[in-house]
Amino acid sequence: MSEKILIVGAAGQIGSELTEKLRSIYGTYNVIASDINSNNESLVKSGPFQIIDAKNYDELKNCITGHNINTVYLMAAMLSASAEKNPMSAWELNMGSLFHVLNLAKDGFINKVFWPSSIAVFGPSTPKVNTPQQTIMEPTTVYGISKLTGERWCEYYYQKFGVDVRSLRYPGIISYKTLPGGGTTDYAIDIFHKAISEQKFECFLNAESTLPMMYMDDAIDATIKLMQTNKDAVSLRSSYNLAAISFNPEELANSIKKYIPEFEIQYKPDFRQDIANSWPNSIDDSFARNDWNWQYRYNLDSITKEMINGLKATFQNQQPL
Ligand code: VAH
Repeated sequence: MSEKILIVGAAGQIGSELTEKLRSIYGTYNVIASDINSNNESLVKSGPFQIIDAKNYDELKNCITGHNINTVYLMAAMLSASAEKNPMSAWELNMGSLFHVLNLAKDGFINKVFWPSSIAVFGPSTPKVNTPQQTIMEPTTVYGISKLTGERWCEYYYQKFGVDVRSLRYPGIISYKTLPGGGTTDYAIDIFHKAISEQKFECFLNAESTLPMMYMDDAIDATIKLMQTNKDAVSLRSSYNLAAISFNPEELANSIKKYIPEFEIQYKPDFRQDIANSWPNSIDDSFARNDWNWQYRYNLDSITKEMINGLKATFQNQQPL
């Protein structure tokens, strides 16, 4: 059956680049982008677009039946820092949208579902170095609690109803095409914008906050690779650990200084330091490597070059490095 895809939350950081990549593979008119509003003009103009509130079951169902959708990427969510400020709204969005999509799949309206989890499912009691796929998981953030709960429901709907739902525990994701949006790891995006525009940055985490990170292209490749994997090879229906590299703000600043020597960083930790402290330093993604041959491509230096060149071209009309 040919793929007819709906991306819910397509205007978000991952959703916008996932839309572009899926359209390059399956054809523009086989990928419907949707979000809560039409503010993202470039997305709306790039191909089929529909306003959908991910919390609204009827809007989701009408779009899925009206366009004969068979695959849904549910990318709508409120991220960690924003969720701490709006706990109930975050729970309603992150969980309500998941239940709608899982139930539509259970009732035969959708064949395959992708739902993003996060390293936020781990907490302070989780082993921090090379965090295993199965381990202690006591998240202390609203976002992490919602993602851990969601993983349990994904596995339940697979085991009880045969729903083909697949998921990845994304690390912090770095890209230049969308502005940072309420994530604790988003310092690693904002730092590049400020390095190019002001040559200085005030970081809301301390210098030693080592976190698992990944370039957007790696995250998109992993997502599509998992969704294209034969269902019998998908051994985990909660969510796969996914890793690339780990670094802290000081290491990232030193990488930027290789290309922008005058760049200066100051550290002014805020409430997001507690969130970062509760997450792992590094992740063991051997299940993803063994089940569907996962392998990242971008290291700290290549991410730094991609980000600086991308931002210069996109926002600064400046010559690349
Ligand atoms: C956040 N970028 O910071 C997200 C991510 C691992 C963190 O889930 O909330």
